[in-house]
Amino acid sequence: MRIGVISLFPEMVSTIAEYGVVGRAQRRELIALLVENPRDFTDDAHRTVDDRPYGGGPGMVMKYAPLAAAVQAAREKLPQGCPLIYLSPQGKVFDQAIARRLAELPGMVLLAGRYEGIDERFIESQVDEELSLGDFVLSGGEIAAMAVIDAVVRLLPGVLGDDESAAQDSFMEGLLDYPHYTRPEKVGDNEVPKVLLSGDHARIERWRRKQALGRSFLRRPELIEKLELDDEQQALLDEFLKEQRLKEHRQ
Ligand code: 4GO
Repeated sequence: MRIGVISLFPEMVSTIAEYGVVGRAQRRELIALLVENPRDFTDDAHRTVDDRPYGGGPGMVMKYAPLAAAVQAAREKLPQGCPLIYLSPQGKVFDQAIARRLAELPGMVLLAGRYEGIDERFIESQVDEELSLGDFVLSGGEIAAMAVIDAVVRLLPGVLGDDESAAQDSFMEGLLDYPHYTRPEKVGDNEVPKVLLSGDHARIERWRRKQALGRSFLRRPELIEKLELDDEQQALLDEFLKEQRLKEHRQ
């Protein structure tokens, strides 16, 4: 996959993308990252990328022309028809299903805004999709763009090794992850759940499915409502809640 990013801070993007799974995917040429700076597409002496908002008010707005030229430069290095995605709180909330859809594409361009955002006419005429990480405001779109890139790249074939596999991730089944433990067996009074030391893989898998269901029900009930549990999942959840009530009773 070829990924374009439009940013006034290109080194912020390229530096973050050197690390971890995304960095390894670049070095193995499973992805290519092409970063364009709108400031390189200005024609005035001050290399102006922003201007005052029509109608007044605080802050500045990113100008149409440098953005259009930067996006065009990125598109020239990408396959035809790649969507231009703008990150902003006004976008559709990004989730694992969107990550899976984007991971099918040969490429995409992510636009990271700064200041108060970009000229609305650029969104209307050039942006294919507006995405948000959630109901909060960032001072720039770069970190949101990097989150989308990370979520998408780790789904690409060959990016994760067998032991890192994305197949068992949180959300791949529409549920939160089960809890994880490693050595030592005891931290103060807190012991690792005994079933995880049993070596009985069928019981361990069942316990993990039960925990994933129980935690999702307690922390994110809307995930459970979306799923429509089958009889086995409902039985596991009932068992989790019964054990939960026993625990509460003991405290
Ligand atoms: C994205 C971008 C929040 C998000 C942003 C988000 N804030 N919730 N800020 O995904 C335009 C200028 C948007 C700053 C950018």
